[in-house]
Amino acid sequence: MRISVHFTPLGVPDADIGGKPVVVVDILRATTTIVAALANGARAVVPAGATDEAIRIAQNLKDDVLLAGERKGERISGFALGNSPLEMTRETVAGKTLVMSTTNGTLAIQAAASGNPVFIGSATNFSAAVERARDAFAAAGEIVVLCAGRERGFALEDAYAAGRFAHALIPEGMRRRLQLNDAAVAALELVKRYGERWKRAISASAAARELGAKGFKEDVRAATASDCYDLVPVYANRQVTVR
Ligand code: 3SL
Repeated sequence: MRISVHFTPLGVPDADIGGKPVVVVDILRATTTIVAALANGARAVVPAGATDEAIRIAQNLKDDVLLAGERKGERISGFALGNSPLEMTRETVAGKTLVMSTTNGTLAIQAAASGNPVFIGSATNFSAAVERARDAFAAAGEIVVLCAGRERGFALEDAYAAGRFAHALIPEGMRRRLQLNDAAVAALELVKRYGERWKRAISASAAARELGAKGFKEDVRAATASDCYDLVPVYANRQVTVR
């Protein structure tokens, strides 16, 4: 059995993902926000790359659509929503399809398109996501944890989350017989350092500091709250849903 972690989607060959179970994490904040949106009744979230792409997708959808997303952490001008889990209230998103474009997170989800299945993971749905990922891992014999990272590089909060997933997925007594890539080994070291303290690990990241400085401290806090939701969004056919 093999667990592979990638700290960024950049340069990950399709062969490393194609047909394999994948968990995508962007703790600050895209996957946390997507989980919150679907938990509060959004019909689907459609990840987009560029802003133009998001607008085009939204125009072609027949659903009740809201554009969501950020650049440099701030809501994209003209979009209804930013990338805050706190904006995803039932009042705002229930029954809506969100077309979402973020700097790293939605690109990571798109990069995982050839995986099967592709789960959306966060601290807020951690136990539920582990349970689903465990079944997929047992069936496939391998699993990939794909971190969104930051600006094409390493992000501490995602790497820690990857370590938490890897740690939770390692079958009892199997550690020595398991194949881990180097990033998985490093991610597991972060779990040794921070233990199960999501808050400690996430708060130590540069993304948390920058979001705090921009007035999004409460979003960081929301991202550290584990197991608020019992649902596991899946990305398939270009959209994230919980069906
Ligand atoms: O890059 C992303 O996808 C975002 O989650 C970054 S931010 O938290 O909105 O700044």
